Amino acid sequence: MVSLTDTAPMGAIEVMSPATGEVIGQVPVLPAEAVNAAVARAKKAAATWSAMPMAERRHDLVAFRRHIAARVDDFADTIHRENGKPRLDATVEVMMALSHLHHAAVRAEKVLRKKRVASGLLANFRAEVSYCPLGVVAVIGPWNYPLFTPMGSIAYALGAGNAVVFKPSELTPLTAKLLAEVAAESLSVPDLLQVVTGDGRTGDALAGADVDKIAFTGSAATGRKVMTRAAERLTPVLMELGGKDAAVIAGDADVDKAAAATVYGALANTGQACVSIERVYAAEDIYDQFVAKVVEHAGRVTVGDNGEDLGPMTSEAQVDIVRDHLDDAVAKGAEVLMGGADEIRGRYIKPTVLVGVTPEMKIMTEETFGPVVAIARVADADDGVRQANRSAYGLGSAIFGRARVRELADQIRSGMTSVNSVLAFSGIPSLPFGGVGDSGFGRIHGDEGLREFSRTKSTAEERVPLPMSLLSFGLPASTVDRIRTLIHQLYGGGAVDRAGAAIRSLRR
Ligand code: TXE
Repeated sequence: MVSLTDTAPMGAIEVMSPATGEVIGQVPVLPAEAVNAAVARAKKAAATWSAMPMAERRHDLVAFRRHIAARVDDFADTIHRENGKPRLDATVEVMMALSHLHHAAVRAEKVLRKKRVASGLLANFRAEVSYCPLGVVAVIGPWNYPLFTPMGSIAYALGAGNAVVFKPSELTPLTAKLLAEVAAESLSVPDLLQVVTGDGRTGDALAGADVDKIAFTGSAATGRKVMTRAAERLTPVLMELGGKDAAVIAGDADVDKAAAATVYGALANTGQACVSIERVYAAEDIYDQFVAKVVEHAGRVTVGDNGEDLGPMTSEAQVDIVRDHLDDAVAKGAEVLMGGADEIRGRYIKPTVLVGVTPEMKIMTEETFGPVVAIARVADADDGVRQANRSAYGLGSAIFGRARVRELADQIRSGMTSVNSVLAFSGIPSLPFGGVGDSGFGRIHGDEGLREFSRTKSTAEERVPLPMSLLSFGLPASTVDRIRTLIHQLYGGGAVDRAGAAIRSLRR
């Protein structure tokens, strides 16, 4: 943690349990001076860390992973208390976060190794691509997955040889504090992972600080502010913004399975996931059956703070958004089959199933981030895909069906798609994660995640000096004719294509 002696904080944040309203902790709102001091320390840490052999870095990251695993109950308890999600979900969150830390640690050496590539026309050259650390990565995180989501950037940034300064959400800073504590115990380089607590002002200071990349997860509106701030220094940014994920149910889907999975995808984490299923397009043939099954499955989902399936909403503001979207939908003609705005009690929202939803409704266009299954009837799966693609967002998606399901999956405009399942892509660390459109850009997780936090460097080394080089002055005038001939031979007459085809056929 950043020491309070850096500069006086701009007040304190009282962290509240969403379930009970009780104050469970307090953290300072750190000002720009403290943020800049943390970044300066991170630069020193980055210099030491990046100079260490990859195997030593892996050793450190594995130690970090083990220390977090050893304190799984502390992490799960902290997440449960400050975010409100059930202990089971909080424990799963720890496991998923660790799967990324493990993946980044063990893949880094292979993925970031210097690679020799073809040198093309300059055959006497050795061409290489290196993946160098960037330096200091700023991670600005949200509250819905206080450990898993930031870890999706932190693990890959550290794995790629960078230091990290992490600004957690003001709603969930205690998990971040615990993470910083464990990092200090287990990583051999001091200040490699620092946490700066605070609100939007602290985030703004970090976005404007002398960092080498910003990985932001949050709303599209705040993402725009962060990009504007980053533009001042031309700091590269990675944006993981909201989503309005669609599930398409084809006429030949296993209806019961699709309904159960859709209900889970829409309601898990009380719907507060960037990859929650927020819109469902069910084909006419199975629509009635599907809706009945959704109601059946959703009816079994329990709500409460004592081991139930869904906990309270993490913030009051989010309850207001859900209520507003439900009111808007009902005013525009949607029918509530279960739950609904009238049944909201404080932070607790009952699983809500809506039908008769149309594209004009907020519930079908804006991120709702609540436990709502909104189902639209479509002609068939192709129609469903077309409607799914009519969104400014494009983070995740899901499709259920048999015959053409893979073909249809490829047609959905989103960064990730689960086929006959939901959310599965988040649990596979080797799959890159990120969106299109208003859902952002850049990729965390997987090999792409490691490269995202690296600077690609190309090196061309002359290995065999030639008597005559195109990269020099003083070539005879006849060179023009020779080049012209070469162009015709290589690129005009199909010689390159024939050679390529021959090589490909040999490789087959
Ligand atoms: O997010 P914000 P909020 C969506 C969801 C939700 C909405 C708002 O729809 O209703 O976002 O949630 C920091 N410069 N998601 O208000 O404002 C802030 O302190 C730099 C989607 O919580 O985007 C926090 O650490 N940073 C999402 C982080 O940005 C600033 C997850 C996110 O806050 C800042 C959560 C500024 N000017 C909500 N202002 C997802 N993609 O998973 C705030 N912050």
